[in-house]
Amino acid sequence: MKRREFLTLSSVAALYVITGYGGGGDSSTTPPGGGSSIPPDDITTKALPIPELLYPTDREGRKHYDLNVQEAKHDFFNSIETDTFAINSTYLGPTLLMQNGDNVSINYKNNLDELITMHGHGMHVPPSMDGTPHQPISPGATWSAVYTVNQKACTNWYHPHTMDKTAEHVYKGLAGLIIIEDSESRSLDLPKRYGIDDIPLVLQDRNFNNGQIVYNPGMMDIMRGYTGDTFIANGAIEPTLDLEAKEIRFRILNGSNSSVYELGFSDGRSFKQIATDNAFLESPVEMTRLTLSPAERAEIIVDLSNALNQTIVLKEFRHSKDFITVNVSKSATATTTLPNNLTTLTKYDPSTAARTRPFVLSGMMGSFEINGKSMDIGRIDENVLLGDVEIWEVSNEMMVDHNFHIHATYFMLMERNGSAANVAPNEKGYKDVVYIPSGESVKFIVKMTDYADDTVPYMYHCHFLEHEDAGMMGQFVVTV
Ligand SMILES: [Cu+2]
Repeated sequence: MKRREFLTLSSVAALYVITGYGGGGDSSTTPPGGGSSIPPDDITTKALPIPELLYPTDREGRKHYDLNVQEAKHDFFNSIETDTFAINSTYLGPTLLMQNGDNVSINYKNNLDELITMHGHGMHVPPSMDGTPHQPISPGATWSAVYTVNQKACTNWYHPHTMDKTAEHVYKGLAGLIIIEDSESRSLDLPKRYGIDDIPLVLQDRNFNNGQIVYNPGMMDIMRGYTGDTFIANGAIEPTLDLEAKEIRFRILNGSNSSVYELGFSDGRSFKQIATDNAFLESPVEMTRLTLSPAERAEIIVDLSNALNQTIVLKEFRHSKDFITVNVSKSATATTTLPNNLTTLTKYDPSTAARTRPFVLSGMMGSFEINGKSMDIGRIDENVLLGDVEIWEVSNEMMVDHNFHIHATYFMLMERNGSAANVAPNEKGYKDVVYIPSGESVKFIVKMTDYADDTVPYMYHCHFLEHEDAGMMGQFVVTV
């Protein structure tokens, strides 16, 4: 079977050679291997891999997640094994399941030959447990992120945050999801059967060179962000997914380095977004297209109860690619009914804001800056007082797109380009990454609620990883 899968992709590569690449939007012209040496064969495709759901091990009253960061070989293709980095697997890592209030220890063992750091993206934790460049893990060493889970139910993720090397480390395969549950999420009538009607999706794109992942972006790739021509979901190229004819929940992470995805279904059917980066939305938001910039998450519910025996493609419209072919091949073995009220979100009053902080994203070829400064690990850029409500204003003055991510906590969008009316309904939730297209600006409200530490900083940065590594990052401390 694997042999056939590989040759399938090869036949696509052969088509690429004949037709040339770049003119068409048809996914059938994707050059998956990047090489023409692969002979054509049949068209078997792979089923969507579901990352292992990692339950913790209880040791001395703490829940431990033992993760091995390692070199591996992964079967993107059949006759070529692709060299990767991975966590407990051959590409990506397991999904960590946590309950709010859990005392956890995430133990990262670095089996690579190079230094890494591992960051829990979206996790509300002390800065010393954040896994930034200030918590390096040397080859052979283990570093543990030890804390009490202290936030609402959401879908977060973990990935390297290595100084100057985050992009390459993520590109080679280091990333995994974290699912946080709380009493609210457990009681809502939502699809919760992991891998059956609660489907984790890590969406990425990669360039393969003779079946190998090569991270070697040129100057223009760094400028625009490095975008691949081969689209993968959970580490499989354009896989298939057999589902029941019922409400399906997708937990979607844009796990790409620098690609903005505009997602939707091939038949134009609508779906409802139920969660942003850090919490449920208060009510589901109906939509037909979902835009996600790198590191953003969205949970959506799509109702397939009327779609038995239909095939529907989860598509990416900006690059005209297919991510997943969904076969609604099974009758429902359980039903759910999406509630209208999902949660209540805390909204800070802008009139109580202690200050407004401006952040200007700028730069030129090879140099990326925030407020005129490239990242310096020895410099603290901002000092935020614990408990102060603040307004942060972020302007993208460049000709390329960016986004903006803060560690430590979430924020809520107030304005886009100077107007609250420009904030889309599905953005009116807890966010930790916001997309800022070229020439645009956002304003958001934020409050540091815990974990003052005047020596260890958190980060804020563009999450287009090429931009982050090129310096578009700063550091802040939270102090009393
Ligand atoms: Cu950027």
